[in-house]
Amino acid sequence: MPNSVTPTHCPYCALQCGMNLTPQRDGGVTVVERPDFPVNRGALCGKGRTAPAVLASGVRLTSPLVRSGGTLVPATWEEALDRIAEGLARTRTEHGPDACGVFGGGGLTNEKAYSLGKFARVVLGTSQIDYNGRFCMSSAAAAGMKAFGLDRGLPFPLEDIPRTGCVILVGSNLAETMPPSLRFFNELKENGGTLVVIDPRRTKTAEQADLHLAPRPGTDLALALGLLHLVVAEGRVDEEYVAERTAGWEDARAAAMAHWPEYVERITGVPVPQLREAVRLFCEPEHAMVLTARGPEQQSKGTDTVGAWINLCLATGRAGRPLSGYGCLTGQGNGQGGREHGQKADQLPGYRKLDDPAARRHVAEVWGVDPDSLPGPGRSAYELLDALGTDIKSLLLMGSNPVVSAPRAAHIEERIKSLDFLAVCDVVLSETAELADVVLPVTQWAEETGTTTNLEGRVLLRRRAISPPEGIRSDLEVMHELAARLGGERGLEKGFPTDAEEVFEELRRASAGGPADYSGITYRRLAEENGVFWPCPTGAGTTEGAGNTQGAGNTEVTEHPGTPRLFLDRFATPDGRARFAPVTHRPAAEEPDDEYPVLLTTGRVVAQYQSGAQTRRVDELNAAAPGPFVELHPRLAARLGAAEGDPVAVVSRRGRAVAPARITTGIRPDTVFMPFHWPGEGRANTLTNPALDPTSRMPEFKACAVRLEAVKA
Ligand SMILES: Nc1nc2c(c(=O)[nH]1)N[C@H]1C(S)=C(S)[C@@H](COP(=O)(O)OP(=O)(O)OC[C@H]3O[C@@H](n4cnc5c(=O)[nH]c(N)nc54)[C@H](O)[C@@H]3O)O[C@H]1N2
Ligand SMILES: Nc1nc2c(c(=O)[nH]1)N[C@H]1C(S)=C(S)[C@@H](COP(=O)(O)OP(=O)(O)OC[C@H]3O[C@@H](n4cnc5c(=O)[nH]c(N)nc54)[C@H](O)[C@@H]3O)O[C@H]1N2
Ligand code: SF4
Ligand SMILES: [Mo]
Repeated sequence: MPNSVTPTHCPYCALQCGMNLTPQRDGGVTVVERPDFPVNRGALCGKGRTAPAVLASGVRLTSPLVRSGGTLVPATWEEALDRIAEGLARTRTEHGPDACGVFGGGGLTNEKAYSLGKFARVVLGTSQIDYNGRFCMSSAAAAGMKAFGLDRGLPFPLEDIPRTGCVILVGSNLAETMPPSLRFFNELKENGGTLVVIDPRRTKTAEQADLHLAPRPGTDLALALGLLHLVVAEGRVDEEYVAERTAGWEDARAAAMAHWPEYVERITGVPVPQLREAVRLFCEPEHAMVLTARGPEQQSKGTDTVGAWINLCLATGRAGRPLSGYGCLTGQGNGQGGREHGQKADQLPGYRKLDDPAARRHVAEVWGVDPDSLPGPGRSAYELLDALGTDIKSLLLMGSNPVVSAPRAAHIEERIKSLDFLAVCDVVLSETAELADVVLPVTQWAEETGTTTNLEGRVLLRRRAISPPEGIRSDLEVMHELAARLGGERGLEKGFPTDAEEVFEELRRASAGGPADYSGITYRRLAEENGVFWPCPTGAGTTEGAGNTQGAGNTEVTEHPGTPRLFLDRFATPDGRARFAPVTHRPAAEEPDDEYPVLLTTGRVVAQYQSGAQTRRVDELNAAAPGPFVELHPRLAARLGAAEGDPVAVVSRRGRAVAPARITTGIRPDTVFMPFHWPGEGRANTLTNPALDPTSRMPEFKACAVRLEAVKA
């Protein structure tokens, strides 16, 4: 098919930029512009532009590997699949089904995530499945559920941003983490709107802001309460809206009133005049939005923190109205869809709850199993990883690299090494795959079809543009083959089709009637439209399953248009009212003291993605971001006697990491920052604190206490 062009989407972040692929003579593809897709209108960041580099045989896995005499050696697919089935079956026989763990990823397509959740519960019969999305936006998801009765990252399309009056961006560095999205914020400013950025660092994003507040890491909850206090004190509450559309205001109000501005200044380090200015910018225009990302969410109080920001929106009448609202910027390619269809410990497809008897009955019927055979909720991601080698003896890992990305990573690495059996499906030999007993090489984005759901709740079709190299199979094929081997006489593989559209058809039925209803979405529609926003029930809106409408004679079935904007009439709570969260400030799980006097926060740089497993294999990206660093203020550097580029040791109660100093006045003098993309000596997660949020079970990646030491060259 020379010169043919395949429209598809980037393999990396939650923006899911549209791109066109053109196949090359050598079997590869090049990325070309796709201006018709409204989210990025052709623009791509360097990661998306260079994504084809990871398709090359020099950097990717090309054969299954099995451990033999301590090293990983090439093996046939039959041998590798048999070994995995044996490993999991032995664990199940010797220790019971819950000794088999499954760990997934928010980068997996909806079809893979759905199948993985089903595989765990139906084939392995284990409750022990969770995924890396728990490390990502779970606190915002929990807060959104509590407040609105539904969790969808953004309740409106990005194209609404330029037409609102003010956006408060809390702990998002989207100029580096979603560069093409910056356009919407520039247009906002061109239209006379304002941007407030809240980040302990003066990031590329903060440089664009009309107002930048730089709080101490881990204090966003107090900051939001302080702003709400001022909203009340200055008479800016939208009383009519609060009375009509919300519940719980009195308690939330009382909690905010205990956080007077000078007290909040003391906790956060943000001067009172800046608090007042933020309130003015947010309240004066007719419309305004608050968007959060990992800064306020990756805290051991992330759920309460996001709840406090939602309170601010509710008190000022800025949720469930056009051009106003609260949203969370999800992170991974399928960060949204990956959290809806059952790879989460407590969840069934369609964002149903595993402990809800009606949900169990519905999904069990779609799966053709007895509802009582479905296990209950399991452990959250960190707790699951922490149980490896003790309660959990074998692990199947698909789409994550926890040796680099999990908190307290040296401990988690030890836990992984203590497993009886580890199987990893990946496209490259990640640091975690290096520890496996069996590694399976799987197909990548450009080589397979599937759907993802971007940060707006827009379901998209990724299309296969080229054939995978010989010897590579898809994650769906892997699950099919393992189901065949582990199911014995039961013929379980029939429930694990290898064709993505077939899986999607089942997902439609399983999600029908659930909160994240995909039943009205088809591959045909996705191919014709620029995505469809969920919820999108079938025309009839029944829970019967969309497949049944086929062959319905002349009956005309109207298509549901999808739901770009949520909550305009009512919230998804039983009484239709949004709930205030009665939250109060509390400190980070680990505050600085004499021994560990500095705060460490962590995050990202534009040219590397996550654990770096993929992007560290791309020359152009490595040239731009070759390795880890410690960002610190000149005052801190002087005290340490460190010059630009000198190695600095960062020591926490978990361990010690060493990386070159990067000195800048753009960070608070009491805080250091490290990106987490690298393994080895400069691994940021050697230091991080796995203190968990009590509701979301999110670890505190964004704040822990450290001390700095000069390193003799
Ligand atoms: N280049 C690149 N892009 C990515 C990714 C990547 O790895 N690389 N990953 C994708 C994924 S999965 C995600 S989740 C998103 C994440 O996207 P972002 O949330 O934008 O990324 P982070 O860098 O983790 O954190 C954002 C900012 O939070 C600030 N911060 C740190 N501590 C605090 C705090 O206590 N309060 C506040 N308010 N801010 C704080 C940091 O200084 C940082 O600038 O990016 C996606 N896009
Ligand atoms: N200190 C610190 N740590 C953090 C964060 C932070 O801000 N600070 N952020 C956290 C966040 S938000 C996230 S999302 C996590 C992410 O961290 P990880 O979960 O480690 O994410 P990735 O590095 O994207 O790992 C994905 C792995 O799956 C592989 N892969 C990609 N596509 C597929 C596929 O289709 N199938 C299969 N089988 N494999 C595939 C990739 O090659 C890679 O090895 O890190 C968390 N860790
Ligand atoms: S912004 Fe995200 S989706 Fe867009 S090209 Fe970059 S990594 Fe890909
Ligand atoms: Mo993430």
